[in-house]
Amino acid sequence: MTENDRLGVGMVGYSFMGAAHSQAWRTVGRVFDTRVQPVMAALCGRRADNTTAAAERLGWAAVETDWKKLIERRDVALVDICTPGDTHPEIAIAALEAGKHVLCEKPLANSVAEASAMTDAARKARERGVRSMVGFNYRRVPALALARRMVADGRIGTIRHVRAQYLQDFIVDPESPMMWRLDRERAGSGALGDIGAHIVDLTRFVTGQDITGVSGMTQTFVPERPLDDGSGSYGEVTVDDAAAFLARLDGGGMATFEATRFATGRKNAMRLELNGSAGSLAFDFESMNELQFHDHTEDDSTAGFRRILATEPNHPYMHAWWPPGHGLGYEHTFTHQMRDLLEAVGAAADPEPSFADGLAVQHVLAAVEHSSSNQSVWTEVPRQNA
Ligand code: SOE
Repeated sequence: MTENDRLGVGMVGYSFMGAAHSQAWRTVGRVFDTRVQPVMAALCGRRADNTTAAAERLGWAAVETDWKKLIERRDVALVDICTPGDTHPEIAIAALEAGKHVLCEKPLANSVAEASAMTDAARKARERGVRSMVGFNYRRVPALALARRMVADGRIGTIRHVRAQYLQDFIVDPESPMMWRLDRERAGSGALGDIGAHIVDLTRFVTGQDITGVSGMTQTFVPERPLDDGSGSYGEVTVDDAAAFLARLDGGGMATFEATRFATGRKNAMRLELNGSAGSLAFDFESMNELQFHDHTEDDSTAGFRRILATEPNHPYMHAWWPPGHGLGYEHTFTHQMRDLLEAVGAAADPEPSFADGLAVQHVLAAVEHSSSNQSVWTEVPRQNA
């Protein structure tokens, strides 16, 4: 292996997403035979003691406490951004301008203006061979990558309906404390941007279609929550707890979306159902190794939904893992994400989803918010030249 086959990675942030990304960086080169192998060069966080402990636990060779220093490091060729949304634009744009490849967690930014600036920076950097990608990890669930392939192969015909839901219940308790995800300044929006962004991206990914307009509503059920500083005081929740919207697809189909953190009993129920002229596909992340398929061209005396176990070597990503029938979990989606990114960098190709894809999602989120604050008025989603 030469120096050219190694890619030094510097990561900013080390909580939930940082841990998931670290696991993937540790694993990807041992499972997939990627042309380029990652080196976990340095981890960046604000506090030296916490960051050092995290680096040891997660497998990073060095520590920085200033992301500008991380970007300057000669052993860092790719910057992986796992921090809250309010920090994405500054870090990503600086890294791209410094000639570093960038992987940025979703949603790409907290506003369309920020996501546009990041996309412009990515476009300019691309001319210098610098790659960028936004981290919509669920594209790498084998069953969903298979769904996309089946749609592209015409297995369900013309898409009439998309029914997309992302249901969680982790803040149902009104005494569950404030956190950055409930603060508009830091997170941009609530369930809408955090989990709604995933189902918007997946709809675009699986159908290959864009969303052209929406009508939506958002709701905050618990407007104040205890601060976690032990003061006994409460802080204002400035984001939505739930969002729902109708949408039109550019292929003529209609879609419904629901994103909520208040669906009691639903833990990470990210569901997608597509109904086409020739059949249907259905997925639920709580059974992530399965894809339901109904072939409507079959004799109706025996037709019906059947379960495909997306665990076989000819399913996306599966050849590298276990013998047939042995399933995967949440963490593997990140390993697959890193694999696709490394392959793209190695082949001097553009990884997907691009920042332009992240911007397209941001336009939809902004349109839903606009609609919601104007009595659910129908709101067109601006088209972009990707
Ligand atoms: C929120 O609870 C969250 O952690 C999201 O931020 C992730 O993107 C999603 O995959 C799981 O849920």
